[in-house]
Amino acid sequence: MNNSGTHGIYDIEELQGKKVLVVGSGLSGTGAAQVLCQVGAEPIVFDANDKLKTEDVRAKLQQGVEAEIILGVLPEEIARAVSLVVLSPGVPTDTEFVEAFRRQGIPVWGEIELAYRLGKGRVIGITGTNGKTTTTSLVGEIMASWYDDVDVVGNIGNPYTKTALDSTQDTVTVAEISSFQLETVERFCPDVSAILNVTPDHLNRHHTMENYAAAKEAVTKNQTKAQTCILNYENDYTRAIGTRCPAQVVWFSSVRRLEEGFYLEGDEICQAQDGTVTHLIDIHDMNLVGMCNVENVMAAIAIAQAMGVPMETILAVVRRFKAVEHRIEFVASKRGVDYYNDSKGTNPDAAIQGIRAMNRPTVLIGGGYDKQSEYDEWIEAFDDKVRCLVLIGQTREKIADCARKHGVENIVLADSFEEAFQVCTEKAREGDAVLLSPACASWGMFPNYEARGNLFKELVNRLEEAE
Ligand code: UMA
Repeated sequence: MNNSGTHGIYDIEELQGKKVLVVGSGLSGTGAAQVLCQVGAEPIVFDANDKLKTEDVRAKLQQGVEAEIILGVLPEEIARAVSLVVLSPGVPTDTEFVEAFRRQGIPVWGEIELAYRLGKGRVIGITGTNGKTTTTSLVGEIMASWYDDVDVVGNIGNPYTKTALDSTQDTVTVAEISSFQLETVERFCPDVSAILNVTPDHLNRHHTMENYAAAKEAVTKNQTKAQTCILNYENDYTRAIGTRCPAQVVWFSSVRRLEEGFYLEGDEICQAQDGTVTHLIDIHDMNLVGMCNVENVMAAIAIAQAMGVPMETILAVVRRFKAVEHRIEFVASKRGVDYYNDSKGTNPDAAIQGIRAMNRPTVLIGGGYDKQSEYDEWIEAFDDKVRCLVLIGQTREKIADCARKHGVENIVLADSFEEAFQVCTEKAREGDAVLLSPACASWGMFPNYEARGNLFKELVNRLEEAE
């Protein structure tokens, strides 16, 4: 196989015949196993979940992918026989399991690092606590309207390893990268990176905000001044990153006029560049709503410009682009009540955007998996709009206590998602909104936020039949 021009550094030949431990058998693990097979390595897929069945994991691997599958506990002798470990993003990196490989000098990469090293062409890496999926989708559409060969990959749900080997020098890869994925990058170096914002999330995994912000910062750590990093001027963490960023920094701000960069003035997104100000677009000419989306659009414009796309092409896509699924997504109006699916509101900061976007009394479904978040700011953002707070999942008591502390009294604890939805239909009055914006991950009740949002939409759509 010819690997000339890959982001390289690690010859594909070096992987041939080598045993590589792939940890996790989800999207990332199956993608990694496939690409490793294609380059002649011998992947061993290990998943700590002993309730999985070997035949189910094998069925998830594409045809022709030969891999040993181990479930439950990894035998010592296998751990000692591998030359490389590829972790799925859901695997914590600070455990004895991972440390033991590092002590033995065995490289530990994430699936992103593996894909990057095997891939070719230009790469855009987008991270941030909130807005990554919208920005990545928008940038993907802008790129596709100007370049012929574009892959949109990463945390958005399409593993980077699926497309890496097919990429060429002309490929543009638009990658949404989570903090989990950034913990295990080594040489990953996007041509254009973006950190949209850093606000509290995933603290059960990263423990402190400093660790979390440091993980995000890794998206730019290998860049040089020949490359670009897009940063939010209005976030303390990203502003600090800008002072030490090795790339050329382009700022955006939704709050103030910048000397250089992209900013909102009145209803106009503007660009100040070399002493000239250009008015780019009126925010009412876009389909996206909310200040968070204005920031996402500014970041997307900055990324696309750094990638050499003409401004008129960029703005044409921005004008027609619609909100991504599960992000303050209007579902339907039933019996005078509007239903909104913001299942992607998986942390308090994202859910603040969700409730802020509502302009009338709202019955709100919150709660889910406990990421050790604090809910005070989210509840303060209710602004007397929440007619009833319906809580589910592991965090329901914690949120209920916090809500009572802030004077919210109409709280219902539900034992299942269906029960929560039923309560919403009973509590909502004509002219109200029902919003699923839980401020928590779905894990524990659902495999992912998409499944939670899809069930919500299904229940809304079923309402019609009951009429
Ligand atoms: N597992 C182990 N050991 C562990 C932990 C997990 O063996 O210590 C196993 C589990 O039993 C399971 C498998 O690993 O079988 C799952 O791996 P995973 O959790 O990494 O999930 P993937 O299916 O590989 O999906 C991952 C991302 N998931 C997470 O980061 C948790 C997906 O992001 C991403 O779309 C996908 O890779 C493709 O790149 C989802 C997500 O929730 C959307 N991301 C978080 C977020 O956006 O907030 C970060």
